[in-house]
Amino acid sequence: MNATINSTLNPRATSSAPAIFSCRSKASYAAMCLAYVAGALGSVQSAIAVQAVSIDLTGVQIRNATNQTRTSSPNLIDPAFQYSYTIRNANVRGVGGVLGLLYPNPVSLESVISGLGGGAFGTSALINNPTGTIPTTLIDQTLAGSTVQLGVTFAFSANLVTSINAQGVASFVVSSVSITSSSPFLAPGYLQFTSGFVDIATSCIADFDQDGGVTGADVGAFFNDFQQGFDSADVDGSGGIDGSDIGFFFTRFEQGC
Ligand SMILES: [Ca+2]
Ligand SMILES: [Ca+2]
Repeated sequence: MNATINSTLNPRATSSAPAIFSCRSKASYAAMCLAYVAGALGSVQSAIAVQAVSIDLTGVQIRNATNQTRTSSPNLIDPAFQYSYTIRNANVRGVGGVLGLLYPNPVSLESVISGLGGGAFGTSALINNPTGTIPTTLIDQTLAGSTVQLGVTFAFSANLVTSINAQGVASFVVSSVSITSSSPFLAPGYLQFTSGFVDIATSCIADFDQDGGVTGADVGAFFNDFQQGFDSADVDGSGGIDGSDIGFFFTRFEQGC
């Protein structure tokens, strides 16, 4: 997934497509829909095992031409069809140059990104992993922005990638960092995390309403988003919302996650 920091990372927050499915209006889906709803109500599960790892961001720099990597090692996370992703308690400070003047004390990453003209920065997302296997890339986003501070035009961009390797080690990589200042007398400086974690946890596509259990209510929640054309209904990760997503959802539902 590629995204600028201007876009939200929460797929359930976006919607614009017209309704394209209804249990009532599409006969070809109706029988399957009703059969699964009936089955769903008779096979309620109440507990979902969640596995989680954290990546400590303390000390990571966002600095010109400086790639940085942190991992969850030695902690591992299993393959899953869905993961939750959260950047928690992420604070940075500026070191040297313009950034050191602007942010001498720790402030939240979101406020720094916003202050540098990067717009709103999403810190959590549910990410579908349609193959259910690892390695997989969870987040691949480019932060970019520019602003005029202290009379100096200041531009930055950086690529942030969060992924899980074949062994189950989660990693956070900062690369392709460019921070420039229009002033020959005032260096841009860099940012350094003073605290923060990337939290990654296995999540359950079938628990569509995220209440911790797989029940018939999840079927209704899925079809609601499907009818609304929400991105969250693209559970097979095809980029579109169609009958394949229904099949994929119910396969996961039958499997319990
Ligand atoms: Ca549920
Ligand atoms: Ca799809």
